[in-house]
Amino acid sequence: MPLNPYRHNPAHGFTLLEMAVVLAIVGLLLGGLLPVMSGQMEQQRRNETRKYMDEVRDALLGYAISTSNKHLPCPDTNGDGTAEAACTTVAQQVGTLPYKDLGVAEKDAYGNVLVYAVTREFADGATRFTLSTAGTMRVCTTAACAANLTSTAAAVIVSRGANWANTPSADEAENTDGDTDFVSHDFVQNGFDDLAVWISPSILFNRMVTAGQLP
Ligand SMILES: [Ca+2]
Ligand SMILES: [Ca+2]
Ligand SMILES: [Ca+2]
Repeated sequence: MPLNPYRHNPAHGFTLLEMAVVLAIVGLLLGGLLPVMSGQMEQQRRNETRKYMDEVRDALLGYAISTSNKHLPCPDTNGDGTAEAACTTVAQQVGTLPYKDLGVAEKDAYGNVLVYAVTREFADGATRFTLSTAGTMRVCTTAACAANLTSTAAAVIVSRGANWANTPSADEAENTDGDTDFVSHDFVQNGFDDLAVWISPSILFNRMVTAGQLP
């Protein structure tokens, strides 16, 4: 009598049919688990980046209240991790984070140096700011900036998120086009994933006065 390949014979391990069923089940389980796992990893990287940006914000405030600075750093515009001496023009006011001067990690959880922009009066040692100085950086809710979260930020930091290597959405393009407008809004799946944090003049004034560096 010929062997039936679909009949389970303990002496011969699993039949082809059993193997096929097991593989199909494993495939279904993996197919269901992978999106969940990648979603969790993405959430973890966003949380790590948020934490890093909070540290950067604290480091910027600490830099400003130190007696040797008394102002925020200018951005790094030549990619060496240190602030340039002057930030007179907009091109000098919008660059990347001078992470070496701040003593913070170089990159966010996505492997990128943060975008960093600062209002000249708060960063240029030659133009000492007062308690009435207003910032010029805007953080808007859309690229068109019909509404904004602030129009007077002293400084803005932006993480480009997980999709930094892709063609940016219009809102994300606004965060890397080198001008003084930035966009921040909720996460959009397969769309906007940038994170923005800013320092308002009020927060900076508060820290400077507390530290005895102003008025
Ligand atoms: Ca530099
Ligand atoms: Ca992004
Ligand atoms: Ca912009």
